[in-house]
Amino acid sequence: MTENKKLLDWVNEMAQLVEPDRIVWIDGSEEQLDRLRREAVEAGEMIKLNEEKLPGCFLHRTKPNDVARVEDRTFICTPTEREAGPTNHWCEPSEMYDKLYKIVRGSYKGRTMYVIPYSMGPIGSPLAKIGIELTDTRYVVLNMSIMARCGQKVLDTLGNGDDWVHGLHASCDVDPEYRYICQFPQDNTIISVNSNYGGNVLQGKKCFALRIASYQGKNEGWMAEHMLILGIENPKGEVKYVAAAFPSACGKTNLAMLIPPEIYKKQGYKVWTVGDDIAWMRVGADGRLYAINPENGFFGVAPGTNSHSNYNALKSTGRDTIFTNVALNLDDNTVWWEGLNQDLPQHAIDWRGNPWDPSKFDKADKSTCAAHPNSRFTAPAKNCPCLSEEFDKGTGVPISAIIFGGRRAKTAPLVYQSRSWNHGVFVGSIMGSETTAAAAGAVGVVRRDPMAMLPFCGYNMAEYFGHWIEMGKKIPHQPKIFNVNWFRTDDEGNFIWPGYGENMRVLKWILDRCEDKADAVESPIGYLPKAEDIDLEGLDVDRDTLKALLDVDRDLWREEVKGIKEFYAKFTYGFPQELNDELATLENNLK
Ligand code: OXD
Ligand code: MN
Repeated sequence: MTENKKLLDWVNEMAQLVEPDRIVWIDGSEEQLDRLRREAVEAGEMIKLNEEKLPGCFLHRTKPNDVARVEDRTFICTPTEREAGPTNHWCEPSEMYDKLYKIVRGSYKGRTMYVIPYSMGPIGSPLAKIGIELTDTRYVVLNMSIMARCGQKVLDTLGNGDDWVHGLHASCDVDPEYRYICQFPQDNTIISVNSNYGGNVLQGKKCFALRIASYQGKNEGWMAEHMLILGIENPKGEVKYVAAAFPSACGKTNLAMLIPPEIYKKQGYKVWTVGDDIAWMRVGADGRLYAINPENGFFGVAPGTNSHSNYNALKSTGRDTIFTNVALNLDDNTVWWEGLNQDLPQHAIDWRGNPWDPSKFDKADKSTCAAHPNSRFTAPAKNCPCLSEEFDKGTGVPISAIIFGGRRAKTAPLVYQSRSWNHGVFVGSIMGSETTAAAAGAVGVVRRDPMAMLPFCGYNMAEYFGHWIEMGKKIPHQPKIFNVNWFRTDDEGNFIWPGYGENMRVLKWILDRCEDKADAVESPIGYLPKAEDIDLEGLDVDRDTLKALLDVDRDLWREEVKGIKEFYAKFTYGFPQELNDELATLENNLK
């Protein structure tokens, strides 16, 4: 399939290490994928679902000890600890290679090595990059074939080039004691062992498109961000694009696939999804920032997804989708998860593979759930009813606004705009979410997650902030930077803002600001909308409530400043002075 000597040598070298019985190159053809699906079903690795209701769909269950990303086993392996920075786990590369090679040596015996050539981004796009992942599981092949563009065309594009990310995945015994997810940014290499869970082993996603790519972006002058990308079409047919970063559990996939409220739909507004998780952004010839979604599918959380919360995501899972760790409804051989609907299946198998008794289901007790709380769907992007026409074009979309957000009960207003690029970088750097009663530990503690990149930055995060500052200087027509918070609560803890499709009203103000069509008022933290500038027509929220949502409580912000200082104190080497200056300005504004 290729004559690329470096690639062939590397595959051979890896094969000598892991000793597979055979090597199969993934050509991307339907015949080959179909054969693998059949084999996976025969081997009990996947269950074929109801062909009429869910054509081309399968269910897979991981080992119960292997259901999520493992941040404490994720390493950035750079020659010095300083390069990985204070927020990453670090190991010196040769030490980690030794450890990993001991674990994987001979581990493919009796198994097949699949060689997956994949492109992150439309094949051949100047914004795309190539990876080769070696794996010993069909599940990884079949998921990667949804999440990335895979096969012969990728090898043709690579030709004899040597710019690809080297990836080795070995399931070994799926032993959590020896589970490692390792990035070697200087070597363009990823090795994940003893896991078969998506975020750890679908290497194109977090390992490459964020950790390795963020490092490449820093060196090459572009940005790899944990951001959704969406387009908003106005009644004149003009589409403006925004990119948005949120920590997990803040409704990122929902925002990416938002359905505008009726009154906007009637006027002719539409929302188009470009991406739900990752954005690669470069400065275009016209001086604007252009973004592509490097992925080709959605790896979304199933529980809570339904026709109200995210109609488009649910539709995306209607065919050719792999479900992982959801429940199997035996009555019609379909899938079910908590929050899909109110019809608890009467005959079902839970995510562990055991019969599930709906009468014992207790919403408050996760252990009684039929689907794992982090169960997933891997769905082709092309299934999404609101997929942007631009999705497959390699040119990317021009970004008008960058939006940061988090889950804050009181501190952050519904929306505010930064005063400048550098102030926007500051706003991103102090992002965070408060812990909720759903998680163990104290409630209301802020977990900082700058730019939602804390677990995904492939190098020293202080330098990453510096890279953001530097990028600002290179973008003649910078996007404006905003912060949103859909999660303000009243004194009883109820959410005040209705969220979901109504968030469109906030996006509208954001775009109006980008075009100088909306007013704003200055506040200590940035520009706030005037209460009359957020459209409330057809919504059960009055102006006073909106004013409360936009309120900036100085005492709370003084507390916030203390928290930011504590967080910033982690960083020493390479921390940009610009952010300390912004912090000083904030402190001063609050006096
Ligand atoms: C994801 C994540 O799965 O951010 O996208 O954890
Ligand atoms: Mn994500």
